[in-house]
Amino acid sequence: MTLYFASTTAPVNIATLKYWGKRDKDLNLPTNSSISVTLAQDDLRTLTSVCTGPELTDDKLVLNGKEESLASERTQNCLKDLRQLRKELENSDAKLPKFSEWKLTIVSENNFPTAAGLASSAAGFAALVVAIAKLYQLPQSLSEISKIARKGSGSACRSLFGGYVAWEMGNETDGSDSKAVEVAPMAHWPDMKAAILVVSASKKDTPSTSGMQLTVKTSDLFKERVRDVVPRRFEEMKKSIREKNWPLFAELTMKDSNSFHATCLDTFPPIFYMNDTSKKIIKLCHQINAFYNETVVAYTFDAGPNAVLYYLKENEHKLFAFIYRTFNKVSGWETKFSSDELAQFI
Ligand code: 2P0
Repeated sequence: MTLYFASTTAPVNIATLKYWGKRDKDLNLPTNSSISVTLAQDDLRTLTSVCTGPELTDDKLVLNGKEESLASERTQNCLKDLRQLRKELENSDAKLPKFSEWKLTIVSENNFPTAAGLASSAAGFAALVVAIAKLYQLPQSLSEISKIARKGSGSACRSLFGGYVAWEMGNETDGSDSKAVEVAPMAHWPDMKAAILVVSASKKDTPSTSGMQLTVKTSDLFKERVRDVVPRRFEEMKKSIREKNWPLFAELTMKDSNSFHATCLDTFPPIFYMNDTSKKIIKLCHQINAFYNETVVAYTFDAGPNAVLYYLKENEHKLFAFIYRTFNKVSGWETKFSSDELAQFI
């Protein structure tokens, strides 16, 4: 049997300026632009391998060792677009094998819990689309390919790039330019670090897709967020990244997480993604920053209770002294603070 293979990994990205709301459900066009930080390749990621050959009889997906359906409209849209681009390539060069007419086998594996608000769909669709684009040897730029990943899951378009990424909402007419672009590579700000506090690894109650549409339909707060708050923050946050302005980046990140969760609460009926532990983490972060009288840590929460903390490498010990003490998880962490100093924050 003749088979052709390609593999890729796509990391999870965590939004610091949140995408929440679609203006076109079929094309996954967002109601606002967003910004994210992509985690390192060897942290949370999806590994996807694809193969094609003339003798394969069906498209097939194996996710985390289990065969899953490829029937969803989103997946079918991605496959259709990728096959179309490959077909254009084959039409321009008759010697190319007819990949566009053959079936695909896709094997995908996450190294973290699926659908627990850790952006698994982002890494999943990004890896799927990039692996097939690689197999098909498509000449399009990553930004162009990101438009296809976007149709799989909005936030997936941002996982095609490492580092700091903007997803531009695109024009109001047809959104044909709604794509991901790099704001700065990871190496631009090597001191920036992220930590994930896994509060719960179970599946989220309200899936993002239905949750955000209910917000669009019912929240008054959301209208203000989309009209004024996010467009302003989009420019400010890009500038803070380019200028490595940590206090500003941190403040915008925390405020936007709070604004997103406020619109969830303003949805009717309300959506709760954070739980009491999440709220305890928020309080602790503000206490840590107040204690040092500087911005040591910034938090952000997606559509789930897990916290993502951003901090500068030089402040790692300042942050984790408090985190470990508060959550009693790890003993033996070196800290220059006495128990009394730490105790006042618990
Ligand atoms: C984000 N989230 O910007 C926001 C913040 C969750 C909270 O993107 O319907 O899984 O597949 O486009 O991308 C989650 O939404 O939704 C998300 P679909 P997606 O990361």
